[in-house]
Amino acid sequence: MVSWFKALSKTRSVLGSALQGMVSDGVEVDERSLEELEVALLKADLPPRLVAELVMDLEENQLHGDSTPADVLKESLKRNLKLSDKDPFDFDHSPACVLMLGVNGAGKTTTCAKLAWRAKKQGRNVMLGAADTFRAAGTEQLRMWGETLDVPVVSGRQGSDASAVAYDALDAAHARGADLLFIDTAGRMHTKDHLMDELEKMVRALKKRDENAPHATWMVLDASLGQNSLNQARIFHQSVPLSGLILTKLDGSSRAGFLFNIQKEMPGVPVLFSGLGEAKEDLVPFDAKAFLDGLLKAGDDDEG
Ligand SMILES: Nc1nc2c(ncn2[C@@H]2O[C@H](COP(=O)(O)OP(=O)(O)OP(=O)(O)O)[C@@H](O)[C@H]2O)c(=O)[nH]1
Ligand SMILES: [Mg+2]
Repeated sequence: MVSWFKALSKTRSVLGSALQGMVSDGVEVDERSLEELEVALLKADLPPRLVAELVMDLEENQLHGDSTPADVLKESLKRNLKLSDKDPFDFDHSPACVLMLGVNGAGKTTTCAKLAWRAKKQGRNVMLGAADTFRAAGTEQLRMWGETLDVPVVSGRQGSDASAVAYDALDAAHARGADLLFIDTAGRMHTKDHLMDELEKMVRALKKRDENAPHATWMVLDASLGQNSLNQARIFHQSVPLSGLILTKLDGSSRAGFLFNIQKEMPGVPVLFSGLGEAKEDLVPFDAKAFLDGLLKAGDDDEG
């Protein structure tokens, strides 16, 4: 299993010596080191407004406070992390249906499988719906995961109606008494409008089986795409309101500060899980302390 510390090594190295110097105790906060820090934070994709606030907090503390720059920075960042202590898998409905959205290649299919594995490990009765009928390989990929994880997968033929597959999957989840159903969807269509129409149609189909479905819509965002991912999330949110976000590929990204950007720009939509690697156990609930340590702590990359 990949640790947060290891996964965040690329972002940590962007923050580099500017940050590492400032966060070690006893380092004087002067104008130059503040400037260096500002540049490093922006490179790591933290939102400019937050960066300005952080710099102000540090300046303020230098004049009046007695805590170290490390404490100030950590506290300021922590205040900007919105956390939910609710288990994302706890729903009032059973079966609860989670519609998984995201652009092509973001990690939807893999994330569906990882979520299924995690929920199953908690003792939940899980099913998967392969509603990416756009590509034959999409369905096949999820079916293979289903076999590996021993989780039933409802699928249709390539080119068949994705909404019909979604409906069938929810129907099967009811019939088999499943607790949770994750529905994988296509990320690519001929046009963006086509994709959104398809997703809205899928929601209508699910509601025919259960008026409360989908009980959650989680969007998978590739962390390495930074601001682009956020723009995509906004477009999806307009068509199918999102209830949670999953940030994949944090391990390959040097822009993990993007997480603050998401929380600032989409305050009502929590980041529920993060992908720290490709293996099934590498999708983990968001851990604020590990995240901040992974960004700010100086030290050996093999730690943790
Ligand atoms: N390193 C790393 N790789 C990941 C992570 N999540 C997904 N991947 C990889 O990203 C690639 C694409 O993942 P998929 O799950 O196929 O993406 P998708 O969104 O379903 O793609 P389409 O169905 O083509 O739209 C795969 O090689 C995954 O193993 C992660 O958190 N870390
Ligand atoms: Mg896929």
